[in-house]
Amino acid sequence: ILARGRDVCKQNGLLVLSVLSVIVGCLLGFFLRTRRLSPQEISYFQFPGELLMRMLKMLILPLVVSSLMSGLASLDPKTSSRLGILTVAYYLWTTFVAVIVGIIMVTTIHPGSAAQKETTEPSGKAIMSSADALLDLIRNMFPANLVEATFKQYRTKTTPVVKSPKVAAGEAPPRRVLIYEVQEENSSRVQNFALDLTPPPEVIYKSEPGTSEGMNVLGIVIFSATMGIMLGRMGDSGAPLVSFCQCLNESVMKMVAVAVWYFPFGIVFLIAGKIVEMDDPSAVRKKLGFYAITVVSGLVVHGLLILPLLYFSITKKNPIVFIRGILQALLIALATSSSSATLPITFKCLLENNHIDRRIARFVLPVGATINMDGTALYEAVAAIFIAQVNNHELDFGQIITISITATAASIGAAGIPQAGLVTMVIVLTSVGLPTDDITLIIAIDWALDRFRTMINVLGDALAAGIMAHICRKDFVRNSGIEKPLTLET
Ligand code: DAS
Repeated sequence: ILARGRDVCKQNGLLVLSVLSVIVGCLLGFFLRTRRLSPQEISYFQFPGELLMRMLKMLILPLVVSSLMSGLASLDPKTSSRLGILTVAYYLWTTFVAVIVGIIMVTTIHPGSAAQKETTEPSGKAIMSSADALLDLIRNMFPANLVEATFKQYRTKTTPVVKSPKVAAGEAPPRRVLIYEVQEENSSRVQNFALDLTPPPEVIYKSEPGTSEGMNVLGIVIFSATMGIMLGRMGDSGAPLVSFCQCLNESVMKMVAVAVWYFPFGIVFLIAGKIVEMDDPSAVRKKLGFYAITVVSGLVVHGLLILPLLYFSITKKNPIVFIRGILQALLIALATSSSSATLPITFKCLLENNHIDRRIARFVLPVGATINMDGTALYEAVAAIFIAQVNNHELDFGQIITISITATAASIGAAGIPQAGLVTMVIVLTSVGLPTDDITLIIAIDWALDRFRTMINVLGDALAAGIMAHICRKDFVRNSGIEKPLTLET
């Protein structure tokens, strides 16, 4: 009873600690905003959170390579191809459904009315061309260097956008000059002075999108999955490498079990450190409040209604119990806004709490973290239509269909790194002729919405693993003996 009690407390204790760390992180962040910390102090304060991100990133490469190679190699070709086809078909279907949910939400709530532009002059610098975004997508599939591909280094840039005072067309900017006289004492001499009070140009600092430290596993997944299938076909001659990958996978999961005790501490500083440096919330509330409501309500409908219902209708199991089992992973997704960084925890939750067959998890999760991003797809569709509304641009049915297809494709290409969805959105906007530089309209709150869409991305991957485990359960009974580490004798 003591051992059971210790395990329950250990598991729930960690979960409670993580939930508390999110709350403490938010409170601490808003409190420190009032202290006006210097950039140097903010960077020191963000250090423990940076350590958390680095711990997770350190595990990505060995985890994804060992999972996919050992997972696919330990399945017979028939099972692995059936699992692969079902998984990818499920991912495409749920991603497309997420886009439709987003389109319904944004056309119903119509958040663009609150942010209508007075004039249609470009609002900022173009982020990147759609050709660049497409090329980047394809480039990520073929990493020149697997290790380097894991850590796509980005830097968040802050560009001062100087906006002079508003003037009507053709008028000179209002100059406000104060002329005053000073009479010398005991004399009638008067001196005139002029004080120029013309308002200084307004300087707004905007952080550029799609740029933050992260990892991109697309190329690694393609390499590892291909290697895993090849190894599966090599039989005994591939056994040593498969066995090595299985041992590597086990050891990485043991490292995760140790590292998770640092996570609540890191989450506090990761969240607080972001809140401390965010733009002034009141400055964005009036323009982007309805937009944020649209995105979050779409994510809630898809993530907490449609996906759980789909899970229940296929497995006839309680989705709430399943989601409770992966709560720790959802909190890490909220803190890190990176589904790739969350991968080690998603694995741990699925294997230990939801008891999913590890061979299913080893395939479904790494592939899902790369190509299955329901939250991102929904977000890109909402953002594109929001930008159309802001520009008073009526989209016809054909353009709506184009947005739903390109948002699905763009989310597949988005990496599991912070703010990746903002970058691939260029493809969606270009597909319907919307100004790509209007992405700068939504940057101010993207860092917050990114966390919620990342949670839905992780939730979608985890539920997919639960569904695939149910659908393929008979295949895995047939394959049940294969999981033991392969040796040349067997
Ligand atoms: N942050 C991305 C992820 O890790 C999602 C996004 O940018 O849209 O899933």
